[in-house]
Amino acid sequence: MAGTPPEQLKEADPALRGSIDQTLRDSGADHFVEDDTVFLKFHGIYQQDDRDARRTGKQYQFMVRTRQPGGRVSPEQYLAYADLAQQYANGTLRVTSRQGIQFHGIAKHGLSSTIRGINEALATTLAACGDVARNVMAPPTPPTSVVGEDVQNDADLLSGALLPQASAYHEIWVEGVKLDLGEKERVVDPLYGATYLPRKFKTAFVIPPLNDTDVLTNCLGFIAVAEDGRLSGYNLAVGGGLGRAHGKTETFPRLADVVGYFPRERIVEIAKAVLAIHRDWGDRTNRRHARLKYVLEDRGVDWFRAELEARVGFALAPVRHYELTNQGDPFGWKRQRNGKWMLGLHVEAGRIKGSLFRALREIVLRHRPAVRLTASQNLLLVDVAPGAVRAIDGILGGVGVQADAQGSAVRRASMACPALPTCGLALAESERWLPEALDIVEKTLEDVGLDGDEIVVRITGCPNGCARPYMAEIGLVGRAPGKYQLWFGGNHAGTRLNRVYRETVRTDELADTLRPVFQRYALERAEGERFGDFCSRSIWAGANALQSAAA
Ligand code: SRM
Ligand code: SF4
Repeated sequence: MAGTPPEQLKEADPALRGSIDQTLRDSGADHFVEDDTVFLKFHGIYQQDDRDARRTGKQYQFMVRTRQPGGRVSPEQYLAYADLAQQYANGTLRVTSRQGIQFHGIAKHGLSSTIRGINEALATTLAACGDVARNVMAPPTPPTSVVGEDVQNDADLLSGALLPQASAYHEIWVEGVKLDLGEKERVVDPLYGATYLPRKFKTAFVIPPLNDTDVLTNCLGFIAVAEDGRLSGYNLAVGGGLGRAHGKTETFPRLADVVGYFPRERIVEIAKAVLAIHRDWGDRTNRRHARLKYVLEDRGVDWFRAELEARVGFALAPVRHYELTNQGDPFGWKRQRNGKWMLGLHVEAGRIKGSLFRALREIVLRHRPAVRLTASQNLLLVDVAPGAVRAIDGILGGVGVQADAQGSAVRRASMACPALPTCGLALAESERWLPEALDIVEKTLEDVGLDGDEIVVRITGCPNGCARPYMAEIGLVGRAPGKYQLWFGGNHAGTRLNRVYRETVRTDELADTLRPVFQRYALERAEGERFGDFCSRSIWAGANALQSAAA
C-alpha cells in the first residue's frame, strides 16, 4: 500500500469505521486512537483538547460540525442545536465561514447523544469534514426571484448527490440503521471509490452581482446565469482554494478559473465529473499538494476543460458575461418578496453565546422564523410574520441588540476563525483577539479622519485561511503568539487576492504599522475608492515598480 497514512487508512477501511464503536463503548477512554481521528473527520467530528488547559495534561474534547446546504436551518433544527449545545457542548453555537454550525467542547461521553440529536433534527454531520465534498454553500437570503429559488434547489440537489454513503456513520451514530457485517464490509462508495478524495472538496453557488459566498475560493463554483428572469445555467469555476503554510512557497492561495458555461440540467453530471477529476488526478502522495487547485495550477485550464468534456461527453460553451461587484450580508430588517420580513444579525466571529444565545433561542421558540447562516459568519432570521417584528425587536433590545444599529461598518464586515483554545493548528489567537484588533483598526482610522469607513478585516490563527483572510482588504494571519502576517489589497467583489505587506507585525505594533498607510489612503484615494482597491492601485503598483526597477 502506498500513499500518506490517511490514504492507507481509507483504503484499508472504506466504510470509515475504525475502532470508533469500541472506544465509544469503553467508558474509561476519554479519547480515540490517532487512526480513528482520521475516520471521525468524515463523520463531522474533530478530536481536540482545550489548549488553555494543557499545563495540567491534555483535556480531550470534541468539535462537531453540521452540514447545512445554503446555510438553511429550520426552526426545529435551531432549537435542537441550542438544546444540544447547552446539554453536551460549551453552551455556544458557532456559525462557520461555510454556513455550517459547530459545537465545541463536547466530552466523549456526550458525543453519541449530540450526533443522534442532530440526526433526529433531520440534519447530519456526515461529510461536514474529511476528504469528501463539504457543505455546499449558496446565497443565504430568501429567494427574491425565481432564480434564487432555483439556485437553492440546485444546492440541495448537489449536496445530496455528492454525499458519501459511508455506512459506518449510520451504524455508529444513528440508532436503528444497521447493516449485517457481511454486507457492510463490501460497501465501497460508487462515486468516491475506496479511498475517497485526496483531500477536502468545496462547492459554492453565487448569484451575481453579489458574491456573498466568496465563490472563487472554492474547488467548484457555480455562477448563476439568468435569461429572461429564469436560471438558464451556470458559468463553471474550478480550482479555487486558500490554504497555505508559512515559509512553504509551493503552497498558496489560488482563485478559481472560470472555464465555461453549461445548461442547468447538466449540473449533477458536471459536479460529479469535477469531483472525479480531483479523485483521480489529485496528489495522493502529499497532502499539502492534494487540493484540486494544484491540479489546475500544474496541468492548466485547457487540460482540465478537455478532461471534463471527455468525462461528461459534451463541450462547455464559452463563459457567459457576468460581473461580481460586492460581498457581504444584509443587516437589519428587510421586507421579503412574499410580504414577510427578514432580519440580518451580525454575530461577532460567528459565536452565538451568552445573552445573544438566550435571546435567539427565545425568538425561535416563540416566533418560529427559519434561520439562515451566512458565509460571513452571520445569521438571518427569515419568513418572519409582520406581526412578530416588534416582539422580536423587544427580545433583542432586552440584550442590547438594535436591529438598525448593529456595531460599526468595520465590525459588521469582519471575520475571524476559532483558533485558540480549540483549534490544534492555531499559532496565534484569532476569534478572541478580534474585538481588540478591530478596536485598533477603528481607532487608527479615527486618528486619520476616516472613522465610519468600511474596511473588510479578516483574521486567522494560522495560514490555513479558514476565515478567508487572503480575500480581505486587511488580512491578519497568525505566525506565533501575538504575531501576525499582515496582508493588504483584497477587493469587495471577492475577485482579487491580497498580498503580504509585512511578514510579521506584533499586536502592539499594529496601530503604528497601519497609521501611515491609512494616512496615505485618506490623502490620495480617489472618490469612493475602497481601501483594498487603493492598496492594489497605489501601494502594490509602487511595489511592482520598485521590483522591476531592481530587476
Ligand atoms: Fe478550516 C482545518 C475551522 C473554513 C482551510 N479548519 C480546520 C480545523 C478543522 C483544524 C484542524 O484541522 O484541526 C479548524 C477547526 C477549528 C475549531 O476549533 O473549530 C477549522 N474552517 C474552520 C471554520 C470553523 C472556520 C470559521 O471561522 O468558521 C470553517 C468551517 C467551515 C465549514 O462549515 O465547513 C473553516 N477552512 C475553512 C476555509 C474557508 C472556506 O472554505 O470558505 C478554508 C480556506 C479555503 C480552502 O479550503 O482552501 C479552510 N481549514 C483549512 C485548512 C487548509 C486546507 C488546505 O488546503 O491547506 C485546514 C487544515 C487542513 O485541512 O489540514 C483547515
Ligand atoms: Fe485553526 Fe488555522 Fe483554521 Fe484558524 S485558520 S481555525 S487557526 S486551522
